[in-house]
Amino acid sequence: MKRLYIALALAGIIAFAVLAEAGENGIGVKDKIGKLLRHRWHHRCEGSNESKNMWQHAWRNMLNYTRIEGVLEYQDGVYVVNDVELYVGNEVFLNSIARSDFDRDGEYEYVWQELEGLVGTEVVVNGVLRDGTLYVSHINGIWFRMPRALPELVEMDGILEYINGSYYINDTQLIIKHGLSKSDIDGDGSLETMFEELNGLVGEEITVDGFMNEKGFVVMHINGIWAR
Ligand SMILES: [Ca+2]
Ligand SMILES: [Ca+2]
Repeated sequence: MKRLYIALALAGIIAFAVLAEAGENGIGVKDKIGKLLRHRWHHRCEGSNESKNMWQHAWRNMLNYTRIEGVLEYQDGVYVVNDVELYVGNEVFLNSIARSDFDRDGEYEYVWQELEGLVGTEVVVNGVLRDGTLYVSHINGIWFRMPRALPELVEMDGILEYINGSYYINDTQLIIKHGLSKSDIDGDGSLETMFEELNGLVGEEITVDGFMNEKGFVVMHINGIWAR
């Protein structure tokens, strides 16, 4: 297969994965779009053996695509391999528990500890190279994270209002997760849908953090509690 087609298919896979993930998390992309993309993906895969083979070929070759091999170094707060800076996620991600035991010490640790455990060792990293920075997707062939930058979280305080079916703080519309809340955010003793949790807080002063997108403020935490 021609290199160009592989590159295009890879770009498609990454874009699809990012959108599908955003759709699942309700971040910035409506579920409808996620469904539509999944439908198209399905349709495309069924389309012809040729296109199916192309996608499979591109996915299988992902680890050979943007690949940097060398000793992992940590310089002035940045991870580097062969003088290429790595983007390994924001503070929230680095302080979350790693999904794999990257440094092979038998423990699932915080992501930053897994990375620390690899400093000074030979690694193979893959990802997407943008403006001289490698947004890491794999380390030593193990899935690390979606290769992209997450927006920095900002905090907002104010009285929670409910107007025409939407929630607002300081006239800014809040974009909240659909479905059940993982935590009892309003403290009424029951786990409810996110809408019901928020109903229990209407009229109260609350603190949220998250980031702005074109539709409003995407809420990540409410009063310090994870809301995704
Ligand atoms: Ca480990
Ligand atoms: Ca509740």
